[in-house]
Amino acid sequence: MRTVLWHIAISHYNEKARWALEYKSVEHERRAPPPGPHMPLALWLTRGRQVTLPIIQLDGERIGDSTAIIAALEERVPEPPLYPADPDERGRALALEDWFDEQLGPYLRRLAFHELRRDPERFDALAERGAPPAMQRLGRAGGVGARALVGVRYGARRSEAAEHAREKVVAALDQLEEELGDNEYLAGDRFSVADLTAAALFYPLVRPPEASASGFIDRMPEPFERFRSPLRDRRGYRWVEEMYRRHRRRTPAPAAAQDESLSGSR
Ligand SMILES: N[C@@H](CCC(=O)N[C@@H](CS)C(=O)NCC(=O)O)C(=O)O
Repeated sequence: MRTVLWHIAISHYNEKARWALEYKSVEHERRAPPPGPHMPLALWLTRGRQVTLPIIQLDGERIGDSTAIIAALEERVPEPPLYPADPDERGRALALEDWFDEQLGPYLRRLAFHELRRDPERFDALAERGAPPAMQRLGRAGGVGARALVGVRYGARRSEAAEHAREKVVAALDQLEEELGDNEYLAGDRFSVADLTAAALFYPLVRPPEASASGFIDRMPEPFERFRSPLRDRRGYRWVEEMYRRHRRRTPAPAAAQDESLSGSR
């Protein structure tokens, strides 16, 4: 049975799963359902266990959640490893994966969508480029629906919530730098799931060219760019760029390459 990834093109948790698949050169097909209907689809795919994407079909099993997806990949495709061999380093890598999943991911998403919702033209442009064709055909109605969805699901409506999110993102950058110290990598002396997770979840802030979704929008709304600008010289920010340059292998397997051109999925 072929490996299939159901994903959302612009989402950073989905970027985490795409990166792991490409890092391990796993041939796969990608399907991108429209935001909104992706929730019942996710529930159906996982028999009610999961409402979010990414979800992978691997050896006939459907697995949701980027962390569980990487664990399953690591088991089936151990090379190149994303888990350090040393048990202490592995423990640290997995703890850091969880930390960035919980302390960075939701807040950067909330902040990005908060600013995008206040700039409907940009939001719609992003929806047009980042959404699957089925969604694009809805035009403005699709944009209005997507704005409502992210407002409710990601708490992106209130300015107080966005202010708190700004603080959390800066705190995550502080934490990244502290965890790195003088080292190149977060756990041990080679790239691991900890580095992949931190870099992927920071992608909407740093927007490295190697992350394909960075290209969906030329420039984020002004308030987001003002927030981002002073962070560009931070060691953590440059480290994310470096992780992408060094490790974001862009060797999509034939089925994955095809995905970009398949109508109805991206
Ligand atoms: N912990 C999950 C988070 C995934 C997640 O939040 N996915 C979002 C897209 S960024 C989603 O599908 N959201 C739909 C929803 O919340 O209804 C993971 O690591 O996979």
